[in-house]
Amino acid sequence: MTFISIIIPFDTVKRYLKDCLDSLREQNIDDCEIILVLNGAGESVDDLLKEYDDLNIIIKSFDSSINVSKARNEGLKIAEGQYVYFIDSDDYIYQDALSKLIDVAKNTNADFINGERINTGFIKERFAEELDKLAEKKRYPLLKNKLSDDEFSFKLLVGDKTNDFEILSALHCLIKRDKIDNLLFDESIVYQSDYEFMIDALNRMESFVGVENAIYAKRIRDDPINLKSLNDEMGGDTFLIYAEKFKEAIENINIERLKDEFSSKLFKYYYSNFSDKFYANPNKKWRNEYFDMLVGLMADMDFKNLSFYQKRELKALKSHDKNKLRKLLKLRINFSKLLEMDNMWRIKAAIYYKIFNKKEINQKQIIFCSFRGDYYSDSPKYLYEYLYENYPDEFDYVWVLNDKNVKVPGNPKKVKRFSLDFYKEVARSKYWIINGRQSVVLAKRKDQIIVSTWHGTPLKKLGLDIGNVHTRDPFLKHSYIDVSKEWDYLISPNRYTTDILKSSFGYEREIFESGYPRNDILYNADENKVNEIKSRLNIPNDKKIILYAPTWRDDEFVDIGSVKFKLQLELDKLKEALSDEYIVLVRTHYFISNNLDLSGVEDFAFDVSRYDDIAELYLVADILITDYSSVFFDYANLKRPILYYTYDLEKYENVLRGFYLDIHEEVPGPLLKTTEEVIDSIKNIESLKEEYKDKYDAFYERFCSIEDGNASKRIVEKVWK
Ligand code: C2G
Repeated sequence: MTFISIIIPFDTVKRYLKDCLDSLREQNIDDCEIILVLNGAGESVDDLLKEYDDLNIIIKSFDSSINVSKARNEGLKIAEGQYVYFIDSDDYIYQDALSKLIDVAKNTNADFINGERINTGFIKERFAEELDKLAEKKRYPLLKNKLSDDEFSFKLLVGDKTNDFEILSALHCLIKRDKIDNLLFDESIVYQSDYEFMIDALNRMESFVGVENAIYAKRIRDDPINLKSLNDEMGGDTFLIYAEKFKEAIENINIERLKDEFSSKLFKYYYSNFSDKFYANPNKKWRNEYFDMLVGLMADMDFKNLSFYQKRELKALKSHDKNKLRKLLKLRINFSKLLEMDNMWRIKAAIYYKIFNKKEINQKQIIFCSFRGDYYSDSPKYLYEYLYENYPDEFDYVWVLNDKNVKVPGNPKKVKRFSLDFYKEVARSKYWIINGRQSVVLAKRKDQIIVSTWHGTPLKKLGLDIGNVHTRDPFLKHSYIDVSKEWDYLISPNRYTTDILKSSFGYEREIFESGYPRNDILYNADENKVNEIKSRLNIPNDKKIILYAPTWRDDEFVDIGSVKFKLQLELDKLKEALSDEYIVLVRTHYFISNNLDLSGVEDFAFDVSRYDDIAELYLVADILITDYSSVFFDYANLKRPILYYTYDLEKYENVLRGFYLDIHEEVPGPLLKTTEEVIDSIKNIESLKEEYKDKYDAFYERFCSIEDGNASKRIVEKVWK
């Protein structure tokens, strides 16, 4: 007989379903059936399911649109297992969590067996990192300690996260089938129908076992615009919805211990999440309507297990004494703020909001920042130089530069990123000119204007267009939306980029196709300029120059913000084959932290990773070697040869990012997999130029034809009329 029936309702997001099915496969359960219920209005998964022939999947599909309650019911109706188990198609099981629950079911024959649920934005591959982070904060795992089997089961069921108000979910528990005969989800309820079902089901159970270290990952979807979850869609006031559900649960559950668990969750929620809002939120509803609701819910709560301080707050709450409560909260909240303030960063941010942001804005001031203040470069540099040359006295100029020794014409004020001065200047600048995502700690003031230049024609998918997010920040996509909402001007070098900026940022306002200021120099520089750059670089001047400028890889992080990188191009071989005629400039991406080891090739390869402006490097380079970096779109303005050293093409293209272009067909140079092929191409560079001429012309027409050396001028005229 089938031991367990796993019920999965599916509507959308195939790549999430893949994680889900992979995780089920890893459980190695032999006596199970997986009932996949497909919503008629959802995404098609036929092709994906071909990869899961080895799993016993029963498909139940509908022609029309059905809700989750209906889908689960359809699963329940045909389920033959002794136990049923619900998993959502966007969630997944960590390691062998489900098979742990099954082992316990087999050993104990309990009616109800459950494990821990953890909310996460991480894809399956990276979830272990989430657990490490939670462990650091002592938030994982929930431990059984001295609790009995059923007490622990209730604790896992209700959860101890204090920022969410949800308490009952049908996910990640084994429920004995014959105990819930005839019990179905209420199909008239679209959101949160778990409550009614679970209360009824739990009331029928007699034995409960909670299992330690059996984790279920409840996915927080990574794209709130295109892939809304039911909770995202629910809309309305989540507090009120959950308060209502809480009430229902407390009233209807017959299990005393579980009632206690609800109360304790309620108090924890109040203590760490609600009290702040009651105390400081400008929205009055937290002090009135919501307060009354919460007090109503806590009416029967007793004082056991509370600290001295908590008891005083509960007393004030129960007696509806808002003044007393405010006094207690003032003490507690300010005291805990003080404890947190060990960190200069917080203090500065607080000063920014409380002091600098209240001072008058300087209508003439412009602040510039390129690549997080690490370089004097990119479009902000060229916009600055154009403005300074034409309007030296009309504006007050400020540059964000972490190295204040960098030479900048006109000697503007320089501030280090996140220094006190930085916050001060950001707060009072009328204009910000930036080339990336501004830091989330900086909220734009109403009258400020942000000119965003972005930093390259994209090849690699960006923001909302990325499939699975492999970086350290699972909420990367949210950040694209949040930052771009604040931009007043967004510029683009070509129509292709304009379209991508729209989709990847969810950007709906005007995008100005001006060309890139950073490419102006590629049209305006003369021979003298080129020689000046060469002498500044301090490299041999009797050789031709190859620039090697690869990009970074999402999965090679060592720490937030820095990427480990191993140079894959074998420079020693290059040197042996080419050093009579060439030298190589090696330029790593600005995310990459480690220093290059160029020993053995010192007189042939030069590390120019810290050289400010890559555009100047383009000017001196006779050949560019890159991979998936946007640098080739800019370099193509010079119409010089480009080679692609794409040793990890399959992985980059299919796993990490995906591309907007068909890189195999549309780029103006060869894709090379080995150092030998690179050498060969360089030796035959003249015939390669011939071979790629038509492709190159078409490429130039599509990506570079707006550029003419006047992009800065066009933007300045647009922004300052
Ligand atoms: N860059 C550089 N040196 C490198 C690589 C990049 O100076 N070795 C600079 C170039 O100006 C390039 C920009 O950083 O155009 C962006 O680099 P990308 O490699 O394209 O990567 P990323 O920072 O992820 O930018 O839409 C733009 C890109 O798609 C995203």
